[in-house]
Amino acid sequence: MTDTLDQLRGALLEDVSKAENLEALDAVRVAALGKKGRITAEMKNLGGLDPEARKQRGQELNQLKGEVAEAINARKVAFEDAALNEQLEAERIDVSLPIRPEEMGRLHPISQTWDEIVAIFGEMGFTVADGPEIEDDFHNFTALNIPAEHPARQEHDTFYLQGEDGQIDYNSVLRTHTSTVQIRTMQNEQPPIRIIAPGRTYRSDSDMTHTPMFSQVEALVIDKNTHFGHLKGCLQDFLDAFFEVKDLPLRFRASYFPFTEPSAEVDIGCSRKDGTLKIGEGDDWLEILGSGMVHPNVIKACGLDPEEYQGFAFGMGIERIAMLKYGIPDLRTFFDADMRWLKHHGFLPLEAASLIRGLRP
Ligand code: 2NL
Repeated sequence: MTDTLDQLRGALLEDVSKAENLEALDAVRVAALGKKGRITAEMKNLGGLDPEARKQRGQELNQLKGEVAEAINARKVAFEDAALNEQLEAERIDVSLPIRPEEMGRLHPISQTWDEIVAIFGEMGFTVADGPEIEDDFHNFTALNIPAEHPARQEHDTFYLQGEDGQIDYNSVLRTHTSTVQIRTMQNEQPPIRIIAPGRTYRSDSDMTHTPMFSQVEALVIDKNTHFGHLKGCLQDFLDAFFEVKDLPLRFRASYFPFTEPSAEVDIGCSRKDGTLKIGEGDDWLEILGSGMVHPNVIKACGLDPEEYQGFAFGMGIERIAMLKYGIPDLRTFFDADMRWLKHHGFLPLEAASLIRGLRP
């Protein structure tokens, strides 16, 4: 290689090693390899040489260009590594430190209420059952004594899924209640049965007091001699514990559900003064749940003998009882995922729901 190119190489490599940062390095790159750079200028001069000399010098220039580009790149990588290390060092965190108070999360009131329900019924000898949220017609309707064409089907505002052919699949529904879980339990287990089925349910209904997804808990007791007195006692114990009121006044009003006979809606005693609701005092009533003795057709549909077994069931909305217990005025705020709301209405995770403290009157 000629002396002039050796000098150029020496000068350029020195410039590269002296560049202090990425900007300076880029200036070196432009000065060497840019449109008006020194190597580029040498390339332009090749045209004036005779063919043999041009070939020789062209190869030398290409080699020089490669060396300088490589040196620039190596230095660039070194700068980037150093910058990353500096950033990592600056952002170093000690994950073993205790959490700061402002980092403490909250349990959603639905989770808290759900846990309280499970704790109370657990103490009363119930176990928790669950099942699929996508159901077939039998478990959501037919087994519950709601045959095709029954008017109750329309009232359920059911979400149907789409079949593979793109048509509505009427045998594939988002469950409209958690009764489906109780049907499955009766099909798969022998009495005595004592379960609750808390879970998400779905109805195509949306206004001030309805959301397309809501949480429900249903309870089911099946045994040989279960009667309406057991239903009343069970509800009294649960509602007393849940609302933390001893001997909460209850009122059973005759009602109708296809899956129970007789059926009753249950009200709790309350007062409404100056727009504030107080539960367990006063002479007003508030509807809280639906209940009844399981219809013999339902017991039969699950493969049990209604001559041998009978029982009771009830169901209630978890959002609704959470609103009443915790004074949350608007149903739709449950689903807003608003951190300020959660900070106000949420629960500290360390205060887990239990009967040890707070739930029993
Ligand atoms: C309501 C009323 C109710 C039931 C749910 C039920 C389940 C089976 C058999 C019989 Cl497997 N009944 N569940 C019974 C009465 C009422 O819910 O207003 N829920 C929010």
